[in-house]
Amino acid sequence: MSDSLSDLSSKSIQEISECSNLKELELLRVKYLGKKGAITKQLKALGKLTPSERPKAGQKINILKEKVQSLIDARKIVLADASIQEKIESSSIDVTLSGRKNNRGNIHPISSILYEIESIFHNSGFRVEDGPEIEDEYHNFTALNIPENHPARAMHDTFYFNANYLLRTHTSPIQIRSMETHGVPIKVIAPGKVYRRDSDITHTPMFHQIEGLVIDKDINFTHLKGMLHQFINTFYKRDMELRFRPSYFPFTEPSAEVDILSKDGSWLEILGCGMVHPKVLENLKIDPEVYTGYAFGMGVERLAMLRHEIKDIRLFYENDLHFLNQFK
Ligand code: 2NL
Repeated sequence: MSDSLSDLSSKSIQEISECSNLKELELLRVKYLGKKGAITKQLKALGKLTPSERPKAGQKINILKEKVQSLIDARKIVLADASIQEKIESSSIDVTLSGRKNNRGNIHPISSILYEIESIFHNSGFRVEDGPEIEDEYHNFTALNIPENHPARAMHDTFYFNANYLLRTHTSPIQIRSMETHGVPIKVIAPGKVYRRDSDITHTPMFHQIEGLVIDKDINFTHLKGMLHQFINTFYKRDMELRFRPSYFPFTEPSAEVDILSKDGSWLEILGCGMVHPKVLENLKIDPEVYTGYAFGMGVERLAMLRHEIKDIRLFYENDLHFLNQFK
């Protein structure tokens, strides 16, 4: 009995001092001091001794029990400290690591050209206006001298909500509303989304337009030509050759389409324009004998396609990052 107790003592002391983590230490506590532990068993075995042997043996076992308990408590403090230290070391932040990339978005190529054109006109004294995308027949068609039977008014071009309301097919109604509100003289540009029932490699059902309108006393075609030439030179950052081709729009008379001479020697159409039709002025209670004006309109996607040499307009609206990231 005494022999096995000293074995137990040296074995437990060694095991506790060599124990390397808290889990193992708890197993040792159970092994020696638990309900079925080796030291607990020794205490239980006291009953088998004679009453005279009992007190001395009991005292020895209790001394060992307390010793083991205090060794475990001391070891626990050491191991807990080490485990905290280990946690700190393994989770600490390495401030020398390079930062994570944050993938910032960029301006969509259509927005970018839109902003650029707005800024050019704004710098020439034009007010930038917007208006509703859901319009009525009067502001989208009637006020603009587009007759009832004009093809632009036919169902296949226009998205109708009902007999009166539709998605605007151009940004001209913005300028009609601007004249209703502010009267004349006026110098505005009207950028925005427009909608037409059309879809192929050069048409999407929604696209962007910028129109401009200048009305004052003594405005004539030379003002239009000069303004457009200045705009196009600024947009292309070089002195451009322009060609005005006679054309037809219900809301202008005379009307023209403007081509630019591209570097490869071909003429490219970039916008439409003309002198505001007297009927349009009369519709707005403006006397065409006193006031005259010019107007123009261009498709933003078309300008973007020409600038970036993009053949299919639908690429702008597929949200393919491989495509969009080219315009960073
Ligand atoms: C084009 C041609 C054009 C206009 C738009 C306009 C607006 C008012 C009165 C008269 Cl309020 N005209 N706008 C005039 C001529 C041409 O656009 O090819 N657009 C993409």
